[in-house]
Amino acid sequence: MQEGGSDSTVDAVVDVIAETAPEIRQGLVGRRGTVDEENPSGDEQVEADVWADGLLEDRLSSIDGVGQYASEERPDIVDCGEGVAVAVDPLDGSSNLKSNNAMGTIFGVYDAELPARGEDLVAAGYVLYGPVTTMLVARDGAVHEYELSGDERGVIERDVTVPDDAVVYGFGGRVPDWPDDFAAYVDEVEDELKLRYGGAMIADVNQVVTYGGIFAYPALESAPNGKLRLQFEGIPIGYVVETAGGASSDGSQSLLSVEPTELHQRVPVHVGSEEYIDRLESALE
Ligand code: P6P
Repeated sequence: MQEGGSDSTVDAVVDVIAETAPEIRQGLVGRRGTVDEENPSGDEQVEADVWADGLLEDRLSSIDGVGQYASEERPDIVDCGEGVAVAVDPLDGSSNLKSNNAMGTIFGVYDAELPARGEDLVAAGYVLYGPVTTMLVARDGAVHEYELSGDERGVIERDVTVPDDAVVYGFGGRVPDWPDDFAAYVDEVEDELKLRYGGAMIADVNQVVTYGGIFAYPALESAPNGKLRLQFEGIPIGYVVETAGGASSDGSQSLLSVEPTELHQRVPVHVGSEEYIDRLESALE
């Protein structure tokens, strides 16, 4: 275990998220409407965003050894004592609530004050609210997948690894908004892989982790830093995919090496099988 973030604190964070996720799933009913607010990134908030964030803040900030709580849904960091920093995206892809499609919860445990780098992560993972609620946790060099149901947490597969043979791809943004070099890369990839894009990063990334391939929300002409947030999405998901034997990139370097400058900064996100990340970086050179 890394110095600072103790095993027991990381265990407690993972346990709290695993226990809260089925409650979040249950609580989505009746909370699908939008509230008249935006999150710090300017995204429209739905009731479930705010509610899930409140649940997670209340429970995670009271864990002994958690010193900071931060969320994509709130502008400022919650200081709660000494210890690791927990950054969450409480409901990633909540816009999918309207169409009743998959969503997720993302978390990263940093042994440093936020905003922090990928090298400061001691654990990260995500919950996927699919037909079954599953959770992937990356820590100590391995990724484990769990099925969550109420107070049960069964391990499905130890050492989840991204297959070398790629099958699927999913890219955010729109063709006219992709820079020419990325569009040229897409032309290659779409002839080789099957399109899997559902509008919630966790569901799309889980396809890549399961079948092999690449997910990207790239830099856009209209948004040179892309859409996804470094602290709450890019770094935690980059850590999961790299721990599972895949690769991540902001277009030129691992997402874990991107220098954070502010809590809600955006970053172009590309994660998946190493071959496709290497080819992407060559295409964007
Ligand atoms: P678009 C969800 O709002 C999210 O942050 C990610 O989960 C997802 O990958 C992306 O935005 C989807 O964006 O532009 O396709 O709706």
